[in-house]
Amino acid sequence: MKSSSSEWTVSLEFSDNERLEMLITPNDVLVVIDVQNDFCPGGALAVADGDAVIDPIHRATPHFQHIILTQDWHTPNHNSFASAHPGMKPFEQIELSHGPQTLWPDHCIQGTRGADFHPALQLTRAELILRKGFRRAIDSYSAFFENDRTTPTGLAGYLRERSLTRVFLAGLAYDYCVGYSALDARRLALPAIILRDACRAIDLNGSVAAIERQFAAAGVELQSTHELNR
Ligand code: VGL
Ligand code: ZN
Repeated sequence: MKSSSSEWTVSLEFSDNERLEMLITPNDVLVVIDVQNDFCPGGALAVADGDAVIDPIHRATPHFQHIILTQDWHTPNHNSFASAHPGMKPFEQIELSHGPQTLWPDHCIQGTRGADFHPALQLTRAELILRKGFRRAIDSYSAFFENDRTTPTGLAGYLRERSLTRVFLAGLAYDYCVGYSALDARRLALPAIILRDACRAIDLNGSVAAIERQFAAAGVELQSTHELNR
């Protein structure tokens, strides 16, 4: 497996003898990030090909005993919306007291269809649905901490109490909520493996390259759902 070095590259091409067969244990959890209508084609903050994550997620889920879903769940007039900042446009950046905030189109507003999970996503086996971003003043990309990087969502405590000690991630968007969740898992000293083919990216101003540099430094691993084996 690739380790951290300046040579680190992101590759899903494995020759047969390199093929890494991941054995999933009862202490592993699959966290499916934000597979919601607004992030899928036709949605308010559509990620290109966003709904294409669903088949790979369904290929992965049978391997896991434990599945958690996250749901981006914003108030109307949320501070992360460009519409809440007169004169600002979506995808521009502002400075908030806790740091920079990219401004988004209104999306995933509590109780709206855009905030619903994509209808094709099979939810039945999910043990927890964790909502995030529900405080008007602060966004939450990560499933673990809000964007001040200190306010907890409760997920770390949940995983600890349930002895879920290794985190696999999939969903939307690779370079935002999936990526920040993986980095926070590492901050909590949990192994974090992103199922890359089960994610799609927003890719705004080099955000994919930037987050992948952070993955390399933090030890976030990338795998394919095709590498999962019982
Ligand atoms: C997300 C931007 C804003 C995500 C959520 O799920 O990646 N990105 N809200
Ligand atoms: Zn959001």
